[in-house]
Amino acid sequence: MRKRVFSGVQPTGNIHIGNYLGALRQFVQLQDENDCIYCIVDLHAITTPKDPRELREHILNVAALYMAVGIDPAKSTVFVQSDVPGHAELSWILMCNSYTGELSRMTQFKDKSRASESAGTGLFAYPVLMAADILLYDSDIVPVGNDQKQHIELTRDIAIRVNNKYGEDTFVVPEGRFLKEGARIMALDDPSAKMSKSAENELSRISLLDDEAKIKKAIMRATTDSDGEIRFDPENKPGVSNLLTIYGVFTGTSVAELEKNYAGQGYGALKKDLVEVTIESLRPIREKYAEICASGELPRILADGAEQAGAKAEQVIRRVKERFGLGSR
Ligand code: ATP
Ligand code: LTN
Repeated sequence: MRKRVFSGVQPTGNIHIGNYLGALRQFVQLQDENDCIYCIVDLHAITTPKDPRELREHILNVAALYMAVGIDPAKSTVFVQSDVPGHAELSWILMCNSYTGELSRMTQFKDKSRASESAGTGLFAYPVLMAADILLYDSDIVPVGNDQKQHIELTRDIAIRVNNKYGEDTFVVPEGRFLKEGARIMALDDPSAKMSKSAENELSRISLLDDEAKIKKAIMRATTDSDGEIRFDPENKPGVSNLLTIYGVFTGTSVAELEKNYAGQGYGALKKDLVEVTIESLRPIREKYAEICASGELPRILADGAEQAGAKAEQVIRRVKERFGLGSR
């Protein structure tokens, strides 16, 4: 049976291999058998200050990269969050059904706010907007990286809470979908942190559009350890294990096999090969990206996507308003 799939990426910078291996790879796999909606979540991006011109550039960049990795607008709906007003509208309704206590426990908020008094209210309410994104489309499945587990749990809690109060069929209770391998790619310079678009050090990540020199530099300088053995052991050898994971997912090889192939060899050999594997894996994405940008099709694809998404969202908004007794009609 076809299911409704929803996910989003923030236009906060260039998409990196963590986003790709953990999330976007799934977006593509799911689109043949399901009814998929992929969003560029610009309202999430402004939870921390953004330069307007850069934000607009990043929105178009994420849209083009969605297509470049293989999302097909003929199969999936691709649109920008703020083009559909229902996200902000439902978010308010859900905020009135969530607790400051549960939001205070969100680790992403704790990390990003660093307990500062001047952390934005939007940053605090961020997971409720994410819940609205998902519930607005009666989504069954949400493909994301591991870092979003807590947010998906909160979405489910809010949906169940509202259903208990306003009727069981108010919201579909969604499920997260996490990949076995690649769901958490670590930063190359610090394997105790996840790879992130917004980390300061450019060498912490490999973006899908990085040139060969940058890819080489980031991988060759990646933090490893001093025992010299190529072994998959995320707890004690997080740097090497991260390189093995990236290698394994790009080539479809198990880490056990990689360990065998590299037995007795040094980190330099592994890194050198991984540079090649990464360059070759990203080459088709870069080529497709250039084609899409040159085609001039993006504005039309996003306008069509917003129209399709908006029509679906409106049905759910109408249902929710009716259940809550909101509005004059
Ligand atoms: P930011 O640095 O701006 O917080 P981000 O790099 O975390 O951004 P998002 O746009 O928030 O990226 O996430 C897009 C998708 O990529 C989400 O499904 C998220 O779970 C996934 N993702 C993000 N970072 C990683 C990672 N290091 N490994 C695997 N998946 C990831
Ligand atoms: N919070 C997510 C991005 C995001 C999202 C969503 C993912 C916003 N809304 C809805 C899945 C479904 C993040 O930080 N990666």
